[in-house]
Amino acid sequence: MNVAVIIPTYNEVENLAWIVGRVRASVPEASVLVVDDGSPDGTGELADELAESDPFVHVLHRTVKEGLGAAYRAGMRLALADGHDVIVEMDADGSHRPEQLPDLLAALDRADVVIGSRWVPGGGVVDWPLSRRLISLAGSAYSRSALGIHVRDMTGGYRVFTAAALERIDLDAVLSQGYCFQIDMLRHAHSEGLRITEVPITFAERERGDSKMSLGIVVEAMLRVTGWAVTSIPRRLRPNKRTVVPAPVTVVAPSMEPGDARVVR
Ligand SMILES: Nc1nc2c(ncn2[C@@H]2O[C@H](COP(=O)(O)OP(=O)(O)OP(=O)(O)O)[C@@H](O)[C@H]2O)c(=O)[nH]1
Ligand SMILES: [Mg+2]
Repeated sequence: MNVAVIIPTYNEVENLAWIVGRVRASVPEASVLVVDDGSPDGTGELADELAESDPFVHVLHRTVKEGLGAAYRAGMRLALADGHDVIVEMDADGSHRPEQLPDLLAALDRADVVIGSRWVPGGGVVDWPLSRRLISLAGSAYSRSALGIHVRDMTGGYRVFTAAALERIDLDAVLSQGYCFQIDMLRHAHSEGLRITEVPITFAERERGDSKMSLGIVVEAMLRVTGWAVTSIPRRLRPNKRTVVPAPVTVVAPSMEPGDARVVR
């Protein structure tokens, strides 16, 4: 498998070397594509240094911060053009443990799209207050019922796509900017009849750097999901025979703790 791990970054200078090193240690044959939106903290320059010292690391520099969605779309187009067979989405902040990537990749034997899921048996979140858990669960529940997609973790951003699956999705039609991008991608994958499965992950709260989450990002998701739900009512009245592969109940034990990571420098 020719795997590309896309890592969008905005002001992640404290996290980037740590996360890239862990990806390289966990799946040595995978390439890393950092998509940086001109971070003022020097993340882009650090990414260039990492790329200079490791031929498996690449950087896409974009000049304007346009949100997660635009960064992923640009990274996905590049990874597809470069001929990768498998494309991975991963945050730079350590929330998505690279040590669990082999489990996600293994699930490609039964699906076209694999979701690293916090909300299936065996999955979970470390160090999140109850309020944050409830917001995430409510967001997933709302979008799941509004869109009729039977996925437990609708908003998670640790995902694997086969290139063939990604090519079926019209990225120009995926307009969401914030984490709504994740719901938008699922909506398109589902309507294309792609096989979707969930693999349990342990999601760790960011330890360093600042979250880019904002009220605007939450409002975008609520408005877009509601709009999609309303416009899809006529179609949903005619049952869709396409099915989502049920979530497996395998419990994944992370093989390495974050502090054990090898750092590429
Ligand atoms: N290139 C690019 N990356 C972004 C942008 N916004 C966020 N990111 C990256 O997307 C990933 C997820 O962003 P986070 O700030 O962790 O957002 P989150 O995970 O939804 O929120 P937290 O739970 O608070 O961490 C991180 O790697 C960010 O650096 C952006 O506008 N451009
Ligand atoms: Mg995060």
